[in-house]
Amino acid sequence: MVFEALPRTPTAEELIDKAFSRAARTGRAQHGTEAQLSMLQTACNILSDNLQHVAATWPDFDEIHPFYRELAGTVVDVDELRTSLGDVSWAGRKCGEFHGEYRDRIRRADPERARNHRKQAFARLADVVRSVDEDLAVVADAREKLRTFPEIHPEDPAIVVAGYPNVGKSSFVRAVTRAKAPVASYPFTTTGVLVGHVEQRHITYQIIDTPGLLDRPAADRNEIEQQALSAITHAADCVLFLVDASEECGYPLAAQLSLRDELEKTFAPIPVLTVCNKADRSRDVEADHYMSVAADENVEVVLTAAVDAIDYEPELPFEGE
Ligand SMILES: Nc1nc2c(ncn2[C@@H]2O[C@H](COP(=O)(O)OP(=O)(O)OP(=O)(O)O)[C@@H](O)[C@H]2O)c(=O)[nH]1
Ligand SMILES: [Mg+2]
Repeated sequence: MVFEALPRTPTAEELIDKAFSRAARTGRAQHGTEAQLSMLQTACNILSDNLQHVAATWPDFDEIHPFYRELAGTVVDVDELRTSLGDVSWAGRKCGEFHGEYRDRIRRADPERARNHRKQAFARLADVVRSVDEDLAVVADAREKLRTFPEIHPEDPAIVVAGYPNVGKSSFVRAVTRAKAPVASYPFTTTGVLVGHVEQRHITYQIIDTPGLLDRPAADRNEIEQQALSAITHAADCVLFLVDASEECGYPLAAQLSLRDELEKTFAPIPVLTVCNKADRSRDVEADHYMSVAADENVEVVLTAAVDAIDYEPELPFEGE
């Protein structure tokens, strides 16, 4: 997961404390101008390294998988985050530049003057770092929100299970993944996303159940949900659309099929298979497959059909990667 390993983002005061206390320690080990020079160098290096590290640990949003980019957009303002990262990186470079500027002044000065120059440098360093305190807060906040995304690996094959509420989506995911699939909470759903894994022909497939997201027409989705769906489309390789012809789920079959048609367009060219679930109750619909999760009928067949529709070939890693 690209956002998982992001290190904790420090605040401006934490950085200043760290830099100046280390500088004081190195300064105590020396005398006169030399002491001022090492204090300057220590403080500038620490601030410049730490600030630039904050920016450098983030992935480039233009280069990450669109799944992650769109997903990030559901919880943070990506443009604002980018601006903040740019500002933090600028502050890091600026702190590095102070070193060259003040080093020459300190070298040419007597010890008393050298001390004043060093103090002035510290004041300016602190100003620069404090000027990006808001940006550091934006970055820290984004990190907190993004690092908890549940495990969906967009590069690995994924089967998305869709359909109106109560048609048996979660029952299907639980049945094929056997173990209790872990429920992870995405910020855009209140109910949580189920991601199960099944192995077929030595390849692990992700099975994704997205409650509250793919169970009603687009017109009922808000902007965030729309974007979340867009993210899911980037991860999906096959959609299993479950219908309940018995209408015991509480939704007319016609509404279910029109959602199916809509999702076919949304996910194109990804295959959408129509699966009539609750076949123990009714088979009165034209579908690719008929199954009953409750009666354990055709469940594996449907899974295999999804896998066949994907025709996934694992990418061989590039040399040197
Ligand atoms: N008769 C019958 N009932 C089923 C079958 N599959 C699931 N159900 C029942 O249908 C109900 C809804 O199943 P869920 O798996 O929770 O449906 P869901 O699509 O995940 O529902 P939401 O999460 O609310 O969108 C449950 O009471 C299941 O026991 C089936 O094949 N036959
Ligand atoms: Mg469910």
